[in-house]
Amino acid sequence: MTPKDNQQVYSPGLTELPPLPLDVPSLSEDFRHYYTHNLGRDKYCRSIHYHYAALALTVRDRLMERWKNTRYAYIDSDCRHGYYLSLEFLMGRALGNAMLNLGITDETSQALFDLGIKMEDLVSAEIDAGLGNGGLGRLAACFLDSCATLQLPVMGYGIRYEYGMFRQRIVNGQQVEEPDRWLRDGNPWEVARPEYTQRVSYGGRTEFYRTNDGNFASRWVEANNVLAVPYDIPIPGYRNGTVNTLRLWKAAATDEFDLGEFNAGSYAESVAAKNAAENITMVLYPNDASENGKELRLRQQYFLASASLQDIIARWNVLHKGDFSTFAEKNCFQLNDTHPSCAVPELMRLLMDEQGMGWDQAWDITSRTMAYTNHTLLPEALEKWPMQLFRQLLPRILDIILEINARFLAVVSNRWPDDGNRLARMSLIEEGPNPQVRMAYLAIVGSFSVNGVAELHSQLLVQGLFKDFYELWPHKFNNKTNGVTPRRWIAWCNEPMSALISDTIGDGWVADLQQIRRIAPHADDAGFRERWHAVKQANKQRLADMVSQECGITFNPESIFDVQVKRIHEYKRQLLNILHVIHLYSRIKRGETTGWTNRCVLIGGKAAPGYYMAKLIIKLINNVGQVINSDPQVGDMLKVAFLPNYRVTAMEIICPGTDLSEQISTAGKEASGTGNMKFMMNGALTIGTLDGANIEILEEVGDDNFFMFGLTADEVEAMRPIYDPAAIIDADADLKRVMQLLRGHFSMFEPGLFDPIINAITSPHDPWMVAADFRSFIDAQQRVADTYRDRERWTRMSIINTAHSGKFSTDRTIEDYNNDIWRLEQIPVAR
Ligand code: 26V
Repeated sequence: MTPKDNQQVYSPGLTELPPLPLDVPSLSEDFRHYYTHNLGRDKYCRSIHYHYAALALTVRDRLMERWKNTRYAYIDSDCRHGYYLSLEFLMGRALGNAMLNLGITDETSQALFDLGIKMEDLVSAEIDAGLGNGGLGRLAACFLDSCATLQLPVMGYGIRYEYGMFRQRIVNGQQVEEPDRWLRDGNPWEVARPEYTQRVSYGGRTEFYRTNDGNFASRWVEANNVLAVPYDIPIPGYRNGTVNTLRLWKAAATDEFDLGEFNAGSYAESVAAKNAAENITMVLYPNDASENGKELRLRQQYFLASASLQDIIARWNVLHKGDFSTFAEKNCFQLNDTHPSCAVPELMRLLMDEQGMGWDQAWDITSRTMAYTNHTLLPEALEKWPMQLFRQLLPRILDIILEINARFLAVVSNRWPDDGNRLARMSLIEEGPNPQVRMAYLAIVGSFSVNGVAELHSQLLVQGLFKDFYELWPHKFNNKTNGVTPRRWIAWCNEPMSALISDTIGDGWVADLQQIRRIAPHADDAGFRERWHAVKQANKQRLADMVSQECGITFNPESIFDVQVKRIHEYKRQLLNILHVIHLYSRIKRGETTGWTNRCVLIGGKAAPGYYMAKLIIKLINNVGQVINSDPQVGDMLKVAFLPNYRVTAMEIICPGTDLSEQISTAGKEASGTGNMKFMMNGALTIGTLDGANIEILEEVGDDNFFMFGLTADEVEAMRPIYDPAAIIDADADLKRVMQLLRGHFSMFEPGLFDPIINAITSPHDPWMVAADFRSFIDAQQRVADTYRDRERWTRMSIINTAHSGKFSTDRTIEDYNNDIWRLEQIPVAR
C-alpha cells in the first residue's frame, strides 16, 4: 500500500518545469479546469465548497514550484536547519494568506469577478485549521510566516489532529462544545508523503546486550509500533520565492495489524488495537489551563518528538552517510514549551541505540542542539508526568531521563556540596508517594538556551521558577519578546487601513514593520486623521455586522467598541471587565450619566471543558448581557455581547474594528499576550496592567497613549499576605453596589448561581486579586470614556499606536531568535 522510497526514477523533464504564470487569464483557466475536470462539478452544483476547493488548488499549484525550489536551495547549500517542534499550530485559513504572499489577490479577484463570482465568498468558505488552544499555537503559526519571509531554513513539526479545537456554541448562556471535524471535506493545503513514514514505539522493556566489539549496549524490545505518516503544508514567504514546510504527523496502525494478528481468534481485538494506534492523533487537548496527566497526551508528545527526530536523522543520513560529526553545527531544535521535551531523551536514544554512539558524544550533540521556550508561570500548567506512567509507556526513555538526572545531580552536588535541599529542588524527579518527572527541568538541562516570551516574564522566570538553574547556568537564560505577523494581522485583515498606510508611506512596511513609524507625523494632519477615522468606522461597521449576525445584538459604530477576546481564565480577569460593565449599568439605573460615552462591550473566548469557574464566567457574561441589552432605559448607552466560537478568523474581523483593547490580567501572570499586539497594530488603544508585553507596548507608545492601571507584579506579591477584599469592598461604594447586583440581579431564576464567583472575589486568598484593581480600573475606564469623546485626540492616539507597533512584528522576534539562538543563514531561492 505505502509507496516505498526505493524505485526513484530521475527525470528532469518531469520535475524541472517553468513556473506557472500569475496573470488573470491563467488563474481563470486553471480555476475552470479544477472546477470542471478535476472536481467534476457542473452548473447544477449549489455548494460554494467546490468553488473554494477549485481556487485553493489553483493557488496551491503556484506554490509548488517555489516549494520545490526552496527544498533544492536548502539541500544544495548544505545549510544549518532550524526545527520548530510544537504540539500546536493555530494556522486559521490558508487561502487568503497564500494569495497575499504570492501577490495575486487582485488578479484572482478579477479572474473570479469575470466569472460572476465574489472572491470573498470563496475565502469565507474555508474552515479554520484550529490545531491549537490559543497564544502558544498562534505564535507558532506567526513564526512560520516570518521564517519563510526572512528566507530562513526552518521547518515546523506538529500533529495532524483529526479534530482541532472544539467549536463553541452558547446555549442558554452556557458553553457547549462540539467536535471540530475540520478535515471532513478534505484539505487542499496538505500533501501526504507516505514515502517518509516513520515508526514510533510504546511499551515493552529495555534489554542490555553485548555488541560485536564486546561493549554493552541497550535496546528497546517487545514494543508496540505505530506508524507516523507525514502530511506537508506549504508556508509561503512574503513575495520572495521561498516556501517552507510544516510537517504534520498522523498516526496509523502498522501493517502487522492487517496481516499476522488478524487470525480468527483475535480479529475483534486486533481491530480495537488498530483503533488505539490511530487514536493517538485523533484530538487536540483543549486544555491550556492545567496539566491533566492523561496517558494519551503523553503518547501524543512522544509521537511528535520521535517521528520528527527520526525523520530529521533519516534525511541527515541520506546526505551525510552516517557521519554525525557536524550534526550539532547543522541542526537546531526549538521546543515550544515543554510539550515536545521528550525530544531530549529521544534524541539521546536515537543517537545511542540506533546510531551506535556513546553517552558523551550523544549528550554533546543533544545539549548543543536543543533550545526551550517557556510560555507560562502558572504552576498548575507546568507539566509533570508520573514516573510510573513513563515506565510502562516509554521504558527506554525513562532509563535515559534517570541517567540524565544522575549525571546532572552530580554536577549540582559538585557545585554546591552538602546542599541536599537544593538537590531535591533541582532533581528532574519530584520525590513523593508518586514520583513525577518534571518536564521543564528536563528541557532546561537538555538545552543550551532557555527563553521567556516578554521582558517581565523572562525576569520573573529567573527570579522564581528557574532560579536555581539560573544560578547554575546564567548564560542559558534569555528573553525573546513575542510578536505577530503583520501580513495576516494588518495587510490581510485590514485592507482599508493598509491602503491608507501604503498611500502615505509606500508599501515597504509589510516586510519591514519598523517603517510604519513614518505614519506618526501624519497624526498631526487633520486630513489624514479624517481618513484614518473613516477607515476605523468602516471596520467597526463590519464588526457590528458580525456581532448582529452571531449574537443578534446591535452595536452602534458611534459608540466606543471595547473588546476582550482570549481564552477564558481567571488570571485574565474577564471578571474585572464584567464588574466594570455592571458598574456602568448601575450608573445608568441611578441616572448618574453626566459626561457619558456610549459603549459596546464585546467578550469572546473558549473555556477549557473541565474548567468550572471559566464556564461560570461565560454564563455570567451572558446573563449580564441579557439584562442590560433588554433594558429600554439603557438603550444605546451600553451593549454587552458574548461572541461564540472565538477563533483566528473571528479575530481578523474583530481587531480592525476595535477601539479599546482589554489586557487586564493580574500583573505577573500573563507571560506575554499577543492579542494585545494585533489590536495595537490595528489602531486600538490599550487599557492594561503592567503585565507581559503590555509593558513593552507602553514603552513604545508612551503613557499618554496607553490607559495603564492596577498593581505592579511586585505590588501584587507584597499585597498577598495582607489582602483584604472585604475591606476594599466596604470602602468603595461603587464596588459595594456592584457586588450587591451580582448577588441576585443577574440570576433571578437561579438564586445563588453566581455564589462561587462572589466567594472567589471576596476571598482573601483570591490569587487574581480582582477587588484590588477594581478602583484603579474604573478610573482608567473613565479616562478612556473622556478621551473618546474628543475624537481628534483619540484618532491621534490611534495613529500613534499603529505607528509605534514595529517592534511587535514576528519578523523582529525571529531575527532575535536567529541572532541569539539559531544562527541560520538566509537562503535565497531561485525564481
Ligand atoms: C498547556 C497545556 C497543559 C496540558 C494540556 C494541554 C496544554 C496546552 C497548552 C498549554 C500551554 C499554555 C501556555 C500558553 O498558551 N501560554 C501563552 O503563550 C503565549 C505565547 O507565548 C503568550 O502570549 C501568553 O501570554 C501565554 O499565556
